[in-house]
Amino acid sequence: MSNTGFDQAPPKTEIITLTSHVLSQQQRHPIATGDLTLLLTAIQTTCKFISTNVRRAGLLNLIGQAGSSNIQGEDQKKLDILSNDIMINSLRASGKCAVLVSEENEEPIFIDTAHRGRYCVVFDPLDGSSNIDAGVNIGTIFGVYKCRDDSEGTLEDVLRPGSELQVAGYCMYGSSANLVISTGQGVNGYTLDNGIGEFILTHPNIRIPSRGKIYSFNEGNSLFFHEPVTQYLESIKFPSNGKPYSARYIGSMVADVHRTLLYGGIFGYPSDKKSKNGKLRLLYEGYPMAFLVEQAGGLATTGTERILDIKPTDIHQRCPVFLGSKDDVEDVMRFHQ
Ligand code: AHM
Ligand code: MG
Repeated sequence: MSNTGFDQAPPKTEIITLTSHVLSQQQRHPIATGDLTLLLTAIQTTCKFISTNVRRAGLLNLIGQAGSSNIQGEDQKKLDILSNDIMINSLRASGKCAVLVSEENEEPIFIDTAHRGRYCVVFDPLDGSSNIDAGVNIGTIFGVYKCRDDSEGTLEDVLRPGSELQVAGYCMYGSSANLVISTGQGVNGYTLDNGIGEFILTHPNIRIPSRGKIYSFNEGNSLFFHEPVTQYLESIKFPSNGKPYSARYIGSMVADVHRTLLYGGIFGYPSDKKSKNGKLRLLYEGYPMAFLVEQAGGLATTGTERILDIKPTDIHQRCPVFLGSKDDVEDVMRFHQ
């Protein structure tokens, strides 16, 4: 036994919570007002609420159709509606938001003057919710813009390229709740400690490997894939040298992207002969994930264009997505040339 009284290293007592981490980062910015910190507090509180409700869903019989459809005509589950309500209420109450765009609301939400702040949040409150019944990981995805100077919050404040995002992140509700976030200075991952109700920094400075061994596509759409995608997939499944890639596809973007961020490889939801722009939504799925992946040292492209450079024209528009390890994404881009 060592003279510290411990057989091994003493237990770590210095824990960093999301709130303390954001506060300490903020102190490095002399002009910071603290508004963003308050906004992030509202978002993390929402994620804790949703996490609790996702875990309770079976018990409370929340699973099932709510009897209404969202604007994409897909079935809305009760948990989507609940999560959306929690997110909107919490963001409005923070007093820091001007415009909200949610996957579940056809129109943008303009915050009333009494509660209005300078930030705009685009989000998918509960992505992958068709997986809830099967207990598969689902998540909340969000991006934060700041209102342009002299703007009180208009549609133009959210119809902006993803490169102008101030913050992007997601919370994955899996065996634990994992919040992964970037304020433009790298990517950090936090895990919810249910005992103390805090997100603890568990994955500081996430860097995506420059090449991976896993591809994540819905190959059920193969019949409709365009030639560059078909050829790219052939090249990684039947390589002329080296080992073929492994396939992993959950069909829940947050889970598929989370794995790609940590282990490397490529996630793709391309456009095909059936869906001209793919399936994923640009503002609240494509941009935040592209922002995170780039901040972790990876790439995100439509095949021919950097996702963060796209200028949006519609808040619910879709876009083809390939994202992940730099070398893997460059390979798929070569097939599109
Ligand atoms: P949703 O927003 O209706 O939940 O759909 C988005 C989800 C993503 O999480 C996932 O990447 C994709 O849809 C899976 O689509 P598919 O089932 O066509 O493979
Ligand atoms: Mg979604």
